[in-house]
Amino acid sequence: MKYCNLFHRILSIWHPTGTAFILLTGLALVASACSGFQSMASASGASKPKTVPTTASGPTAQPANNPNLPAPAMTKAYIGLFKDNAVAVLDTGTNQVLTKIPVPKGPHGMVVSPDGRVFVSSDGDSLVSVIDTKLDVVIDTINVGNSPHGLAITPDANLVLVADFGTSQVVFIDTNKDMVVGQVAVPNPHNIAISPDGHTAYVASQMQGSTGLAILNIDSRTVTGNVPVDKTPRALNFSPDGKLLYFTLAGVDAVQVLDPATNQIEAQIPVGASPHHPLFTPDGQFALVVSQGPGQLSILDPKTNKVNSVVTVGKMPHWIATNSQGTTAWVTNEASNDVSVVDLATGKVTATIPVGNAPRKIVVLTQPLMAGQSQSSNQPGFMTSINGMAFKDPVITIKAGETITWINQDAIDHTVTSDDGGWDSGNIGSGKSYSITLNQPGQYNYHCSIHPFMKGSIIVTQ
Ligand SMILES: [Cu+2]
Repeated sequence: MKYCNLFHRILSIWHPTGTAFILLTGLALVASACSGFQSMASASGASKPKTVPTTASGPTAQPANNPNLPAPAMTKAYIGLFKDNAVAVLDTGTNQVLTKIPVPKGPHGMVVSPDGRVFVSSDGDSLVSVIDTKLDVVIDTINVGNSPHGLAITPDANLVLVADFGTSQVVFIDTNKDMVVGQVAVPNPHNIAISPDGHTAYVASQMQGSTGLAILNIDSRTVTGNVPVDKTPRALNFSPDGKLLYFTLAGVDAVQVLDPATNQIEAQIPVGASPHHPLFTPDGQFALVVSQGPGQLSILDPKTNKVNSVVTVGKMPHWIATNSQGTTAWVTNEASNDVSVVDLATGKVTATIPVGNAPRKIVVLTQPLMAGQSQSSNQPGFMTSINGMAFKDPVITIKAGETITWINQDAIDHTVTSDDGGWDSGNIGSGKSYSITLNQPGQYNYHCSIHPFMKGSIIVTQ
């Protein structure tokens, strides 16, 4: 045999700060086990493809400076100030408001695209403004029709869906052209949740007398169903695996838990009065919801549908954003004109930041590394990415001994996990990467353990 039958793996994490380069390697253990495997394979005379279980050696940190890495990215949050007709830009490192960007009357819905554009609807107008977050200026406005409310962006970031309350339509914006490319009739749509696979949207439809969740097929741009509810639906979100939809209803002091497979409400989780925005952490471990009455953020366990803990925030909390690791939450407090920063591990408010009048929506921007920037391995191999909730190259073919590196270009964590337990990357944060070297010819199937619908395979040739 010309090569060791054990594959070895190298897991590398490049920090976007550019100061730390950590190489975790199981090479030492592999080397000591190699001879045994070689003789086994020689004896059988066959090089049968085989996935070797992960060698659980202790990671060895090897910090090194790499001048090729990019400068540290500033993390910023964008906050719609409903009564200032502006978007505040918050440096989440220093907790300082850097600037306020004027937008048309009534900034309402907000989303951020992975390329760093923030889309803001103005419900006192008919426009969606596009903010360039490098310059922090409005670079485009899109006319979508009278009184746009909530926005949602597809996982591949190609479409922004607009709940156009005034015209009773969901409007589709092509984000490559910043143009309206379609619309679907939904009575008084307010907020929208898009399934993690990007094919389905649930829309809170607030038309009195016919309140419900309209179900849209995003690909065909048609309404495919409706979940009637007897109170006015407010805000809604999917769990990262797509198996749960949490939503809130005006006048019901509990989070509604819907199974999107059956469209049945499976549970109601009692929380403080007037619950508004529900949001899952990116790894799906927790769900968060704000209660406007008592000014609380409840941290829920989606496995048990129980409240883990309750954090007191400001007055009339409205919306929530988290960082990609799901360790910090930012909560806008509409009636106290500030943002609460919550450490989700300790359940403590670590800062309260005055931001302007009537903060409602918030998005947090973390800038992932671009593909070429993190090439620092010397091994020949295959660079690919995880982007838009998908493995960019669903089938990768390499020669035995080559290295594959996945860069996570999404704002949230993913994993690269072997289907049969051969390896598991653990959570790969936004902008981080993971590499494996496969020495054994054969086919290897893998998936993301957070989003099991994300699948890929590797073919290793001689
Ligand atoms: Cu994933």
